[in-house]
Amino acid sequence: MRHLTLLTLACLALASMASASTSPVRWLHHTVAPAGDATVAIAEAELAQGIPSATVSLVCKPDDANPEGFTISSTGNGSFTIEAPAPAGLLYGSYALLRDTTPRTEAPACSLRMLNHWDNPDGTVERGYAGRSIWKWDSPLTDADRETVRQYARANASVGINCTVLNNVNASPRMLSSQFIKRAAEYADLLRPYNIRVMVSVNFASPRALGDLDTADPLDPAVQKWWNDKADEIYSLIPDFGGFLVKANSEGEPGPMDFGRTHADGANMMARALQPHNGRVIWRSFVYSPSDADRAKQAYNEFQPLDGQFLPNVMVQIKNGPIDFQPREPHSPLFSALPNTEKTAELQITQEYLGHSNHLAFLAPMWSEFLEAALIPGFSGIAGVANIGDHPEWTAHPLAQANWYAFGRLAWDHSLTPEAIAREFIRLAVVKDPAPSEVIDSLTAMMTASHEAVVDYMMPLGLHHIFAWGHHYGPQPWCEVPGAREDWLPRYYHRADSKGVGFDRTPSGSNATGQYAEPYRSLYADRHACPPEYLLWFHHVGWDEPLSTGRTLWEELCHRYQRGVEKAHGFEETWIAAAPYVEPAMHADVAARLRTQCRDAEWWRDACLAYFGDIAGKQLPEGYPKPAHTLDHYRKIDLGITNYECPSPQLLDSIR
Ligand code: BDP
Repeated sequence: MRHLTLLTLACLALASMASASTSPVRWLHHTVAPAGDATVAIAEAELAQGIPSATVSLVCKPDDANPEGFTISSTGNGSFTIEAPAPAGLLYGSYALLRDTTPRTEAPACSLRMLNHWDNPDGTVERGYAGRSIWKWDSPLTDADRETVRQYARANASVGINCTVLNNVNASPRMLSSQFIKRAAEYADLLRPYNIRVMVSVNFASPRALGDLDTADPLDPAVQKWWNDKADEIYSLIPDFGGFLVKANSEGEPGPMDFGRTHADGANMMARALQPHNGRVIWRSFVYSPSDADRAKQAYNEFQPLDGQFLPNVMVQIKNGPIDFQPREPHSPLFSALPNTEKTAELQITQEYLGHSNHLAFLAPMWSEFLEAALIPGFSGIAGVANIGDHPEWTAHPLAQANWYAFGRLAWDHSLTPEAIAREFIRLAVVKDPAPSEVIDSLTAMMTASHEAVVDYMMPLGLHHIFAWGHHYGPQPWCEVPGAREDWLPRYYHRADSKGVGFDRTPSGSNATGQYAEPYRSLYADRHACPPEYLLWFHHVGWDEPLSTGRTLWEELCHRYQRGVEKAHGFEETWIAAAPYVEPAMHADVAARLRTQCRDAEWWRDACLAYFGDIAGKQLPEGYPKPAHTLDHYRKIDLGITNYECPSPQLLDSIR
């Protein structure tokens, strides 16, 4: 037994080195400056700050157990021992003890728990709604930059995230320039003590785009040598570099198919370059095939035939749903179609399709539902597209930090309930101590109901992809863009006509249900057994058809849009009632965002019901509020924002 350290932690004096520009994330109130750079020093410093009156022994006992796991035991008189096979386990055990002193043994559910940043070298963040990127590429790092990265690392380590991909999957070839590799090495040095490995997204055509070769054909020996050399260069600076994330042959990005090769040819070529260094390739399955197959079938069609062809250090990264991070999607059938391939699941923490950083949408309920369904076939990594920027609140909406938090907690332990995670977050990050339990209960209920509320007022009953073009904020079920791919347009997805609405994906339609393993295949294909939340995802249903709820489809649609609006108003009331227990600045910030959310919810309801009612030739049932404006008014709304922006309350006021 190697006894790393035994400290009376109260004696450890720590200086706070936080720079003015960096706020600690909300669930970690203090700023830690470890004496040394090592993982154990961080664990000690966190414990000293977090529970100064306790004695905690950190015991490192190398064995074959998971190096990230730990055991917490109580040794009486408020003293504890954390035992782990490696420093990483001691670090995770220390954060776990700070959250909850119950004696227990834990180990992560999967080995790779990573954030994917969609950050560009110019500082913009694709689908990021919290300011600019925290990563800098073209200017020397300042102390403040480094401190931001340390605080980011702490936040991640405290919830078990152990890997980060620094840049956008729509990757600039510059990422593999020597200048950028040196900067990635600086970041890796800052993150390593927190047990976080660095990866980068790479552009498949880098050998050509950086001007070194005139091809990027993965079977060309010169191209293979280029990648081998590049890997050697990277590993000489970052010995524990994680590897490459690749978006290939999707949305205009280059890939092996440009050279008549397969995804497996491309991924394996990179895998061979990384393998001697223990690196891996994460190859995304988010593709658009050139065929006109149902959009929901394309990833499966392209990847299922390649099962078993990928090298062991390739992981295929699959989005949770078959289309694209919609407010509510059934799980992707690809998870069970690749039994001989390593897989990672990709979730989106940033709220591209969920009201950006204006709306409260706590995503743990959606993720844990997905984890339950997709776990059956299993995967060994989990990725979350980050919602982090240089905004003082990190995620702009203070409660959106809960999604970062929940992502880490669920990646570590898939069985945690959304309710438990919400409660933990509220206690750690939202209310002042002591808050009455009724307040914690009502805020927890608000959080756990929030995602489904957004689904109700945006896209109930399995409707999907009826957003505004480009920026994806606000409703545009009527959207037409001359020359655009059919499967980028809302009408392709909702298929509303005078008779009914919804996409027939049963055997009588596109037969996307046929890609599912049982029991989902039969469940989804059966119009009467299909869960109502996916009804219009899988079925084209007549407006007057009765549903199990006792309402017709049209009535149910109206009911759910209205229910979503009412839920949003309820959140506002809950939040206002919690005012005495929340720090005033945070309270005001969230209150203003909830106001915007309520008004957006009404906009979604009114615009969508006006549009679908017009197609169906239906009036709103008795007792429903009439839309504030005509359908024509909603059709003319144009926010004029980019894919990197969240609309301001002022801009939104101007369209009400
Ligand atoms: C879509 C986003 C786009 C991403 C793409 C992807 O709109 O910005 O580049 O996914 O995941 O949801 O590659």
